[in-house]
Amino acid sequence: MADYVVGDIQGCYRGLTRLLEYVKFDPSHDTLIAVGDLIGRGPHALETLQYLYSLQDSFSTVLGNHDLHFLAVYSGIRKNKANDKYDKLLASSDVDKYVHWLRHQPLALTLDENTLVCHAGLYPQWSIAQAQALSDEVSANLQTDNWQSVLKKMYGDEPNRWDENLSGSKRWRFIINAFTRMRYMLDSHTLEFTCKDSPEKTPTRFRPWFSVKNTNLKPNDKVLFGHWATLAGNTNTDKFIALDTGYIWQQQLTLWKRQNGEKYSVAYQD
Ligand SMILES: [Mn+2]
Repeated sequence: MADYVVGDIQGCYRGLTRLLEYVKFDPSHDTLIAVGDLIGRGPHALETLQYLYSLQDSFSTVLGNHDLHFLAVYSGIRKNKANDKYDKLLASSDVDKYVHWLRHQPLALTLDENTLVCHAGLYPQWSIAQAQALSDEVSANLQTDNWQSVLKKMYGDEPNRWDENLSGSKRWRFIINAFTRMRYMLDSHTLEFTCKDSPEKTPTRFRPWFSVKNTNLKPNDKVLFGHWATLAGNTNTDKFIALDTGYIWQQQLTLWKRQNGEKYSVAYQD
């Protein structure tokens, strides 16, 4: 019995298969949890969703920016671009099934009261419980018949600071941006979206979200996240566990085993 949390798969089905074989993942005993960006830019979006869907209760995930973007492309809210590699998935007779499934996945997943999984990270003013409640607010809307209204309003960088009094589409947009696009903060609470580089190559006025003191976190709290390939898995703390190691950029695909806190990776293969 093991629980594995895997980094950004992005349609790299073969890499996923090799990594799961490497750790001897067995869906009849083990569970797989993904940090989102299941698809997007990688070659096998359809095969990836077919496999993950087939795992049924042995699999859970949060949504990443590419997953939400796929839902927007499917909905005609954004154009389908060749480098997203969604064509075969969009043409599949099962696409409606996968869309329905994806929009019922959360932005944040609490594995236990001290462990949160989300795509980009935990906004430094939120506790794990508050983050889960805010994720649930967006999910409630994504699960209604009016779900596409969320996607229509999600694009944009503003507001870039959390305010509990935000409402409607501004509130959803901030919650979605914090959970799926965040990397740097301009100060302790302002999201900055232009910079994607590693902290070593970035002016120090840009602070990684995980370097901003979060007074709402408890000593044993942990956050598992992906999205930020240039970190190459390094946050210098075991409180914030970075799992996007850039497989889509021909680096590595990584997962974390909950029972021992170890990471396992496979290198890119064409
Ligand atoms: Mn991402």
